Amino acid sequence: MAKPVIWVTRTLSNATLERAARDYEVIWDAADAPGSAEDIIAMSAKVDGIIPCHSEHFTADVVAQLDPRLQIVANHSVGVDHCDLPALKSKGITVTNTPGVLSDATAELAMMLMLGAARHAVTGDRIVRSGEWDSWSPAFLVGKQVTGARLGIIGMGGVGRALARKARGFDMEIHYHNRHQLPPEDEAGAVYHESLDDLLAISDFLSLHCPATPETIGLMNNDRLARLPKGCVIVNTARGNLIDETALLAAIETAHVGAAGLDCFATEPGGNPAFATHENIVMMPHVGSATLKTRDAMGFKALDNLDAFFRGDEPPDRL
Ligand code: 8YV
Repeated sequence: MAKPVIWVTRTLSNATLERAARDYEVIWDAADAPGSAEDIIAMSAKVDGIIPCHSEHFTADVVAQLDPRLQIVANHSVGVDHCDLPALKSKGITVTNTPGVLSDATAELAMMLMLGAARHAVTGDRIVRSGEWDSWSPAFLVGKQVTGARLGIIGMGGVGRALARKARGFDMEIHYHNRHQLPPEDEAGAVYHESLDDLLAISDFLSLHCPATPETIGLMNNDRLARLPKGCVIVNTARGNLIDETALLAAIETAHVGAAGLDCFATEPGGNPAFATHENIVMMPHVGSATLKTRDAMGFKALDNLDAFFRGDEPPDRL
């Protein structure tokens, strides 16, 4: 039987590309450019499945123009805000994602951003690297300690829970807000706040781990930022549009927000140049899941979903 044809839109890990080439007829371009709307529409007539990243946007308009040949979109991501799920569903296209396997890597980056923001990592690195470090004082780069501090987590899915586990190792007190309270074994002592405003009011540190949906876009606006204790450190490794960047900038400028660690931005790639003048904002270019171990696991999970689909089984991560 002929192998199904799939389009791998970006440069996935070597192990993923090798396994894909073994089991499928693969279209993949080493140039590694994001797929445009036109690319997606044109490719849909040539392939049975696509493994996209969050860089390929399946908007309602794109989905309306997809060729009926395309049967499955097996995302190489846990977030699916780049996909219009109702449009894909009504077109009969199966959609899957990669939950679970990127939780630890993303939580590690959240921890790095939290510590880096709390301890002036950008300024410290700059002055040592540039040779500007010419004096020392006990009043120098005094930061905020995480030990014993309250960490508020918004969204206690896989990544939120992984961050809670890591933060417990730093003796932080874990609080969270989620659509539903977790069972005690998943809470592991974390304090549930049914009201988001209540969580914000006690968060010395705040980390965002919810998906971007119409309900959560712009979640951290002027009003919610004002509810945080003065000097709160905010971390975002989820999606840039959860934060109103103008509001965050204003809160940083008044020092109401003490520091921020951001891996996601409203505009990607690119980020927000207005943040660059603030060294208490530590920034990374959307690389939360970028470890080799996790890239392999994400690629293999996307392929597991494709394999099940083309075998005629239910893909394990069907949305
Ligand atoms: C990925 C992500 O880097 O999984 C997600 O939702 O944002 C990131 O882990 C990216 O989507 C890779 O395809």
